[in-house]
Amino acid sequence: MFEDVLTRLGIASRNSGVHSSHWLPASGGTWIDSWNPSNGRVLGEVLTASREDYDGCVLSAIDAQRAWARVPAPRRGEYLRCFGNLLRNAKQDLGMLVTLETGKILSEGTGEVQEMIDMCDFATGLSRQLYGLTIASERAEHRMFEQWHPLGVVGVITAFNFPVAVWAWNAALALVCGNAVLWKPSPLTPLTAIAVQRLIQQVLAPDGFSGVSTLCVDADSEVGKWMAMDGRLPLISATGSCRMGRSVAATVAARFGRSLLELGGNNAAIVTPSADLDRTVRAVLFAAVGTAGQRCTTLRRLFVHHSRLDEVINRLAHAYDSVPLGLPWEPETLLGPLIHQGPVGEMKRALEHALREGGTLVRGGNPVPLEGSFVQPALVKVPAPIPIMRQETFAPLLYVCPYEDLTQAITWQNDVHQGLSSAIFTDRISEAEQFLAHNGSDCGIANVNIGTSGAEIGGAFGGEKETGGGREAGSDAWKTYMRRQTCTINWGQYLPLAQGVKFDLA
Ligand code: UN1
Repeated sequence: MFEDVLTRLGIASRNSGVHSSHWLPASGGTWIDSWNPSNGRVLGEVLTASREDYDGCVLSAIDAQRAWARVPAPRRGEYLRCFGNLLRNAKQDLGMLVTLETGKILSEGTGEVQEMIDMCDFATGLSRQLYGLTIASERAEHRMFEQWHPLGVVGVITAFNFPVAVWAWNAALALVCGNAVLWKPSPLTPLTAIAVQRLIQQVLAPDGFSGVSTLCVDADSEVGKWMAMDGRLPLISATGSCRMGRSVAATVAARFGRSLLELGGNNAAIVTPSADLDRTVRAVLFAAVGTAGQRCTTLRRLFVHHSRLDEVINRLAHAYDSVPLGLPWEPETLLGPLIHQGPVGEMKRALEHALREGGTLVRGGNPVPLEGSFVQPALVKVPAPIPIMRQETFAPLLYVCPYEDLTQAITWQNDVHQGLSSAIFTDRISEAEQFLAHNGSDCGIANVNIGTSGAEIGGAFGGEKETGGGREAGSDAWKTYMRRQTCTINWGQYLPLAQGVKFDLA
């Protein structure tokens, strides 16, 4: 049924998952299957990288990057613009492939491709704005300025839940800054990675720049470990669990590399007495149930002023009852499957914990009689924060908890290990400002009257604490992909020293 989509994207039943300056034929690696989580069927087989294949990718990337860095940045931006146009043409097919491989609904699948297009547009503009500062020198007839150089080969490790957009956040910036990219996608979504690699090669390969975008699919986390240890990769950008990030960060730091981490979130929202509940319930539903709760920005904890608790719970229960669950490519579906049976079990265990710890199940939790990894979204009411709420369960499981005063709610919101996204629903400016103040939300993202998920690419994306501290996509996130050089030029006849130091021979 979806064979045409796969064919148009160049996906066969057996595919090489390794691209250095060309697609590698079957060599030392093993084969893995890509599954459709909606029905458990195999979408295609993929050849993974052996150590030798990986080294080939690194070497071809190093080689290609030297030539790429000599291309003027606005010309590099032009390649991104052309890639963005290819994505525009392929949006429906690639969006469908994202849906087939991840189980996210089609509008989110195509939304992800739109996010890639937005990144290409952003990077194209940025390619003319990679500027440094000129700084007033304390020494006469001196000029001080800073400039930015490419780093070299950037390693990008992505997760299954945003299999292409997060690569684009990194790759668009890294490439426009003059770097090459070595991509290790999630083994759960190798086909989307192959399709994207095929597309970008259409703009790179004709000009001999094939090696600036390389791909290394692995069966688990092996390639990721090689990358973390590899001194030839000055920057590793990794998206995934806190556990994975802790290991990558330590390994990369031990070799004085740079890491950019986008890890877990345990995001909360606060509903104040003045909140507009129509807006609030719509936002909460998308943030908690959208993408089947498998975004790092998913809403997992909701703190509601006690005066509005019953109303919010009733409205949410009604909304949860109406969420159309089904095959993610059907237009009316809003909730598709989880990525596989693993998180189905994790959600079940978290629910059991919650009930033992004093929570009440308002909605969800029953098995779904469908072939794939479907779950009912769950709503759990708790009288006060319970220990399980501090754990990120990557599934549509929302805890709702009453609060007395805003300071208490903000304290509870911040009382988790992660610090990615947060939101407040209020019509009072003083409440919004208290939430946004230095002692308010401690997250990298703080929203007013919108949910925790669904950020635009124009802002810098990322979070604090165990979320890893990285910032990707918009604003000045590009600086992480470059090295800063401070330069001082003495164009005068004398050699004055800074700080008034005298060092003259008598
Ligand atoms: C992720 O889940 O890793 O803000 C990224 C959002 C999306 C990105 C999520 N733009 O929800």
